[in-house]
Amino acid sequence: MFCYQCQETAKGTGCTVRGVCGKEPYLADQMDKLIYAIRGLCVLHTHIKKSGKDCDCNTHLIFDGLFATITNANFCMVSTGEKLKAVVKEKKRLLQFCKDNGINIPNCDEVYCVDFDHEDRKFSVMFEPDEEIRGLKQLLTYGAKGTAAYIEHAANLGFTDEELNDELIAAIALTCCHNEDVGVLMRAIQTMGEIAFKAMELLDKANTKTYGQPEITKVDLGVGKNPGILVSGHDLKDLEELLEQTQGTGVDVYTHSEMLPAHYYPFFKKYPNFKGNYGNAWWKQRIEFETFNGPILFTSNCIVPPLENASYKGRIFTTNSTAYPNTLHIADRVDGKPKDFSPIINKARECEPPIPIEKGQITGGFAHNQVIALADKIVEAVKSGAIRKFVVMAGCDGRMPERDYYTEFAKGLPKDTVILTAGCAKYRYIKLNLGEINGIPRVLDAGQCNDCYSLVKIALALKDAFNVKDVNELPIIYNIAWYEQKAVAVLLALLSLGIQNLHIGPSIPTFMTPDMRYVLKRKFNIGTITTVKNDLETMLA
Ligand code: SF4
Ligand code: SF3
Repeated sequence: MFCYQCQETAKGTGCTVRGVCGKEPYLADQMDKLIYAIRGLCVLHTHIKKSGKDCDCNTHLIFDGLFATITNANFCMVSTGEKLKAVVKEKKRLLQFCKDNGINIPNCDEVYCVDFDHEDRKFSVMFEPDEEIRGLKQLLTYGAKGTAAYIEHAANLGFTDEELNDELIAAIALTCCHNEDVGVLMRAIQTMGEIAFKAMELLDKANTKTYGQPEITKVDLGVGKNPGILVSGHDLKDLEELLEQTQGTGVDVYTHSEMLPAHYYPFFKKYPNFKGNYGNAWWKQRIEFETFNGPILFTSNCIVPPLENASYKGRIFTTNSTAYPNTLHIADRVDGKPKDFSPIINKARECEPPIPIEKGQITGGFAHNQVIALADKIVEAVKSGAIRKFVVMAGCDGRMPERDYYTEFAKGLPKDTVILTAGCAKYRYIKLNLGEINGIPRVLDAGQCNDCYSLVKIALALKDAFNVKDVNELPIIYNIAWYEQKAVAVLLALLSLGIQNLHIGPSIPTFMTPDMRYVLKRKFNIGTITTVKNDLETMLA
């Protein structure tokens, strides 16, 4: 196996024996095959469209396959095998369609390969001999994976944009072996950033049109007396249906990790059994799921494989593109009917209530609409000197000890700075009680990682309020933590908007070659983190 798609990749070079995330080598190889097959399908879809013919390709297979190969989403060989089979079947169908209709398609192996029942180096990331081309294609692929996940969440709420889907599919088609052109790949990466931004915008529209605009909300960290279900991941539609189905059952529902921001939406406040948030970022689940006592539903990444003797092993459920071996998977909606969450509810009834691990509340809900409503107050605070700088500290959390940097950095920030956050990175500082400035909390949480869209909207609103020509002239610094491929999508989106002086950490992605880093440094002044002391001095200068 070879995988270097996430920040925790082994030795900072690549996982080759087993994933640090727990991905087994045979699953990694199967996922490589799935991506290989998806590339071919993307070429076929793109060329059929280009020919002017209608293409009835089942594009869900593409988005679902990309989503399932995101770090910590799917650990199941059976589910991955089924996805591969379905993509290959669709590829065969479209190949025949092209043949029947005289549509010319590039002569590349990804398109014609329909036999995956063997081991072949050609499926591996490392098969591409040129380091530069490999890095560019992988960056494009990882950006596409994160974007596909956002597109899926929006689609689950009934919001799709066919043009956007086609743009994403066309960009993936460029990662096939027939394209070895650095210039084309560089431009495709810029386009991928634009696509990622549009996908976040679409998801924001889906979430806010369905559930209302997020508002300032205090979220409880304690527990109630009833058995509970813990909902993890990013998918709000699953949460809605689960809440509906738990009414009157005596079972409470709690959020975990990236699901916390669901509390900020007005819609969910009507459910009396929608309790608080339990636990922290994804990587603490081996400890926190033990004491939760009830079932846990994963609606997306991040799953940490439970230890052999974990008490919660039989309490894990997956849905959407997530899957785990020997774990019940809640099937997709059929004909628009809600999913059937009764197995989880029945399981919860057999369980003890959660054991409290924290108490008190945290405050969030500072998405674009809410912050823009506070704009006068914020502009006033900046003009009076009460707020010196905004510090965007969004992205992912991770288990590596060097991430303590982010807690220390937040603690070390002067009292006249405000942190803008989104994503599970927030758990490093949202509970620190950093105080307020003129009634404005010093940590403003916009929501999930996709709500980095809100942070961009806020920056654009501030640009207007301060009447500056360029967002880079604003008193905003960016210190972003990445872990998996959704963060790659967010990063590409920020770059496509021309945002400069980003600091990404705790390390620069391994798949970025020295040449790519040089270009990013020259064009966007991207840097990485050093020490808290040094970074506080240089970033605030
Ligand atoms: Fe390694 Fe990350 Fe790939 Fe898992 S996802 S195999 S940890 S690089
Ligand atoms: Fe976190 Fe997995 Fe990326 Fe949506 S839940 S941000 S890491």
